[in-house]
Amino acid sequence: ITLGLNESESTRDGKPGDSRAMRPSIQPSAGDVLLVVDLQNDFCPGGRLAVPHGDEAVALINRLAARFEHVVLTQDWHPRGHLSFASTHGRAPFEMIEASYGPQILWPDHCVQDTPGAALHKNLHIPHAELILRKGFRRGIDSYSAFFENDRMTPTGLAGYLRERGFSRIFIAGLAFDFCVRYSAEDAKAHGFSAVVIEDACRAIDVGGSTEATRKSFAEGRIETLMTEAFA
Ligand code: VGL
Ligand code: ZN
Repeated sequence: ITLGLNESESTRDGKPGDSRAMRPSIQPSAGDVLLVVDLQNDFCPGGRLAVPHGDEAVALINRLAARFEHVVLTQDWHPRGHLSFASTHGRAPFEMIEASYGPQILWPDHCVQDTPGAALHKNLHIPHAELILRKGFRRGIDSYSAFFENDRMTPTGLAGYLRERGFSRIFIAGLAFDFCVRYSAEDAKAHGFSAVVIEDACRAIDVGGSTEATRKSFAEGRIETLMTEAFA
């Protein structure tokens, strides 16, 4: 098992989630990349699939990104009539359907390609970001993870990109904690990268216990979580 944080970087000696025990010790280095997930208008207050307080992550992430030499952004990018849209099925948002690849939550129409809702939040300021990875562009399949679409088989190409760039540790922040951040972190780990979720730089949608399920999955899957104050 490879732990993402080495000993000098271990940031707590209290119980998990106990941020009091943290001391700033992480200094991103050449093998580290910050993955900023879906900081788009539709996921912020006033947007079509607003994540409560989603916009509060922006300032934190701007500051965080300034510490990283390497930053990659993701952008949820759906065609009209996307399978994940409730309107496509004449159903109500947050109902479930059985897609060919398994259960799929139906969402309000959001992040439609080339609409203002799909644009990155205007206050997001990461001029040195090296890649914007779009996902969810296939009409018949949703994509929460930045690595695989929801069939858990169709790759986005991100793993190859990160590996070819020589990155080994992926710090993840953004929206939403319990969907795109969660599955991106799990898949990063599954691909053999170290995955570290920066929890206070995320916000959750929280439907049907999804936030609790995410925390449990991170604990079981040895995906580390920490707070921005851990950065030196
Ligand atoms: C997301 C639901 C639908 C996310 C994207 O970014 O977490 N959630 N599309
Ligand atoms: Zn989406």
